[in-house]
Amino acid sequence: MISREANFDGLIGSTHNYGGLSDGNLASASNAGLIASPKAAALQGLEKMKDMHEAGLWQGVLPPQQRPHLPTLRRAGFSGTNKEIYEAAWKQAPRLMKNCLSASSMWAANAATVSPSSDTVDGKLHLTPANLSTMLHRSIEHPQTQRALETAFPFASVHHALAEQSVFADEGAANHVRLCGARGDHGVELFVYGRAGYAVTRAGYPARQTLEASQAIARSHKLGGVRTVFALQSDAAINAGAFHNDVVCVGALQTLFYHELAFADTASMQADITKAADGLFIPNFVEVPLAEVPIEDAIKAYLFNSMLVQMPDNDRLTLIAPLETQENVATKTYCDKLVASNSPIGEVRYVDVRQSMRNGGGPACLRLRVSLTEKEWFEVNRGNKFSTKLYDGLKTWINSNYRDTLSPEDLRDPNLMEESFVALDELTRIMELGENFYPFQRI
Ligand code: SUG
Repeated sequence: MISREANFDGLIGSTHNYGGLSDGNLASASNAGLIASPKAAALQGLEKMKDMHEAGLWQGVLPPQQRPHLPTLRRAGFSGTNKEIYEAAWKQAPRLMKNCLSASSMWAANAATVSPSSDTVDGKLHLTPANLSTMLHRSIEHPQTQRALETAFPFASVHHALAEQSVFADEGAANHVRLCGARGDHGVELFVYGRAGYAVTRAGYPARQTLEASQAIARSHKLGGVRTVFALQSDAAINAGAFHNDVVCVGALQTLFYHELAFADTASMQADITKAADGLFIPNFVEVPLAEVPIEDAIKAYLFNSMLVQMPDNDRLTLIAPLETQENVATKTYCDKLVASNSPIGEVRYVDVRQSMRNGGGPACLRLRVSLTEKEWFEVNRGNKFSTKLYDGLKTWINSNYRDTLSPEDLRDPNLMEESFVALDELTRIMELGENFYPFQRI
C-alpha cells in the first residue's frame, strides 16, 4: 500500500499579533508590541501550502481557533454578554486578555504528537493533542485541537491531552521526529525532551517537554518500545533559545539534520537510533558544526525550523527554509555547501513566512506532519484537504475578513471579536467542519 507524508498547516487566525507571550522564545520577546498584519500572515501561510501542493505533496489545512477564547475568560469569573466580557477583561485582567487573543494555534507542529499506523501495534493512526501547559496562551488550545483532529481524521485514535501539570508538560510534534526506510514501513520514533518531569525547575529558559510526557505518549500510541528512542536536549540549546527541539533539529526518512549543540549526549542519541533502526534502515546523521554555524545564527535564521521533504522525482531531500536563512551569511553559506556536497539534502528552497517568524514560528512550526496510507488520506475530512478550490475560497475569505494591520491598541476593540466570529462561522462552511465546531457556535 502506498503511504506518504502529508503536511497539515495551521491556517493563521485573524487576531495574529505580537504579544511577547513566550519566555525563552527570542523572536517573541524581541518583537513584542510590533504592529502585525493578520492578512499578510494568513496569505503567507496559504502560499506555502499552495507551493507544497503544487510540488505534488499531500497538503492539509487545520482551522484557526476561536479568539478571544471566551471559555477561559468565563472560567476566570467574567460574565455577561460577549462584549461585556471583552471590555471587563481588558479593564481588569489585560494580561489574561492578551493570552486569550493569541493566534498561536497556527503553529501546528505543536498541535499534537503523531504516530502513523505503520508504527503502532493496533495498526491505527494515533494522535495526542499537546497540553502546551508551559505557556498560558498555548495551554488553552488542546480541547479545540482535539476537536479539529477528530474532525480531520475520523478514522484515527485521537487521545486526550496529558494531565495539565508541569510533570506532563508536552509540546507535541515539535519535540518528535520519525525516521523510516520508506514511508509505510515501520519507523523509529525519536522523542526529545528538555527535562525530567519530577525534577526541580532548571535554571535559564523553560524546558517545555518532559521525559514523562514523551513516555506516556509512546505508551498510549502503542509503539511497542523497541523502535522508540528518548533523547535529552542540551541546556546550551535551550538557553540559546531552542524552546523546542525543532528549532535545532529536523528529520525525514533516514536523515536526521541537527546542530552540534542540539542534544545533551549526541553519541548516545546516534547509538540509540542506530540500534532502534536495526533491520529497518541505516540512519544518516547530518550534524552541523558549531564552527560553521554558531548556535545563535542557527536560531536567529531558523535553519533547522525548515521542512525536510521528499519532492516527487527527486532522490535527495529538499529543505524548505525561511527567507531569514537565506539572509544570514553563516546559514546561507552552509546551505550552499550542503547542496553542493553529496549529502542527503540536495536542494534548499526559501519561503516567506515573516509574519509568523517574528513570533518564532518558521516553516516547520506551521505544519503538522502526518504519514498516511492512501486509504487514510482518502478518508481525511474533505474540507481539511488542500485543493485549488479550497485555496481560492480561503484566499477570498482572508481578503474579505482579515485586517491589514493589528496594533496592541487595536486588540482592545470589541469589534475585533465580532469580526473574528463572523469569519470563523463562514470558515466552518468553507472547510466543512460540521455543526457547532467553535465554542461561540455552541452557546
Ligand atoms: O510556542 N510563539 C510560539 C512559537 C511556536 C513555534 N513552534 C515550533 N517551534 N514548533 C511559541 O513560543 C509567541 C506568541 C506571542 O508572543 O504573541 C508564540 O506563542
